[in-house]
Amino acid sequence: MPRIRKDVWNLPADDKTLFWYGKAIEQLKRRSITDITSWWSLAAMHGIDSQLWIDLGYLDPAIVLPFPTTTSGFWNQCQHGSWYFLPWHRAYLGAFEAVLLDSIVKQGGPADWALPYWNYDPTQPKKLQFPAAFAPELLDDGSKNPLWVKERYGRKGDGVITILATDVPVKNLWDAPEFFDQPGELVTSFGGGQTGFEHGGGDAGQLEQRPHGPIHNYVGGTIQGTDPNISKNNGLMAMFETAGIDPIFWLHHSNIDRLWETWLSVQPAPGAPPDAYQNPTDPAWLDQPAGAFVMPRPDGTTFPFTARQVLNTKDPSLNYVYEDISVPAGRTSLLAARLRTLGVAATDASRLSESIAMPLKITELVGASASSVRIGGAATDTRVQLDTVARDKLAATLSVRPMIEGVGAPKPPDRVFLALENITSPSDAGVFHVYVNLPEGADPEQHPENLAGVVSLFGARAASRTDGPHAGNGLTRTLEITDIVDAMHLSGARHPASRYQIRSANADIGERRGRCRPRENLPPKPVIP
Ligand SMILES: [Cu+2]
Repeated sequence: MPRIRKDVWNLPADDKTLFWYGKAIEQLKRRSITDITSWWSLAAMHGIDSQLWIDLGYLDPAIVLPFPTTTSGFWNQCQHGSWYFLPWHRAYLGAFEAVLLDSIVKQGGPADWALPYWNYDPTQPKKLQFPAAFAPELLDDGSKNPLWVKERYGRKGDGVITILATDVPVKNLWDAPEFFDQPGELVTSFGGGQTGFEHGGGDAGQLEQRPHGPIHNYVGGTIQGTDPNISKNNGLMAMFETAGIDPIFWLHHSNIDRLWETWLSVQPAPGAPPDAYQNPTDPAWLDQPAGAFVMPRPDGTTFPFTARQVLNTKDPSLNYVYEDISVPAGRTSLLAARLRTLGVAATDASRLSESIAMPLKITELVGASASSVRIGGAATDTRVQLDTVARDKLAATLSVRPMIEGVGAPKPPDRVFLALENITSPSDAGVFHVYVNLPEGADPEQHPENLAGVVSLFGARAASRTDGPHAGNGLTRTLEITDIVDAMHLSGARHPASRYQIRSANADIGERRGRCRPRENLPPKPVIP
């Protein structure tokens, strides 16, 4: 029987899952960083910056480290901005869980212990709350809470962790039937762009962009009133190099891994391509980079693995299932949403949307901003120059009558994406809210209908390094704005998506010196029918 990873918010009051998690953490923390089964080495596999760890008090400067801390190898392996994001993190969590389970069993705990998950489901306000057991510094008996770390500063930098439903959208995940995008394509897929080994790439899939990134940032945050570009001012969760030290990191990634299983369970529309909601079958994903990914075993030995070996969570090497992988309520296809806007009954809408074959993906650039955009602490406004031919073509798909031209099924509108390309920043600790076509002078908070989405800078530091594998190309973030553009079209606006605003979500904690600039050669992009 596979072990069951459970929802942390559903654990009964007398449940011991977190008690044993704490016991294992205490034991692993007592091991030296030179032991690959220690808490410290496990965290360093995701990322380590030795000076930062020394500054934060997590590393004794006298210790001679067994692995380099400035290059990728056994440490600094974490895969981001890549189609390896999901399989690498699954193997990482699996190895971590095995080491913990070994410790738990040796301490007399249950052999079916499994890592729980934090399901920040946007439709369930209670579950958006930070798991209560992780919050207090001390336990009832006055002893130190092993699930607590001090460096969690939250969205305003005052230690209060608040997650809003708009921070953790999941609907975009069910609207992304492709697992990956080809190199050079704009990333609109679930799992990321096709890349090689990527510690800090820019091609994050939808799941990694949201909800993954914002959770890192809104838990970690930056100490109120301090400069986020100085790393030690940021919370552990807000940086690659420290995230794995925080016990909540593992429950966050357990949920990310669970959402992968959920995505695989989505029923594709009839006529969808055969690979819709399926893992890649490309050997470049399944079998590469052979030997480059290495994980520890509880006995201190290591093993290499590839994505192919972690596809089935019930496989004895992983041996777990999730308590619940159902698709959250409120999933609406774009077509159904559009038909509803036009006043078509929901039942008709769902019946009609089921009859739609998914068309082939063709991308086309509708417009681009003329120069780079500097993002600071306050709101930044910018305009997108639209190509008139492409704009009119798009407008024509928006104006298609739902009730069929003559014969058959209604046609969904072309999908429109806003791409923020080459976002560079010296800090990972930043979140921006992007609005499209806000009325002049309007308060964005009053216009959630114009919110294109949340952009997290988690990973921006590694992706901005000019000595990195991508010469500092930075992150690319893709927000679907079909609904906004469609609504504008219905209301008669002439120039859809001609203006967008980027607004720092926490302007009160110092300037984020991020920039976002267009690529040198803009590939043909943004619209996907
Ligand atoms: Cu992460």
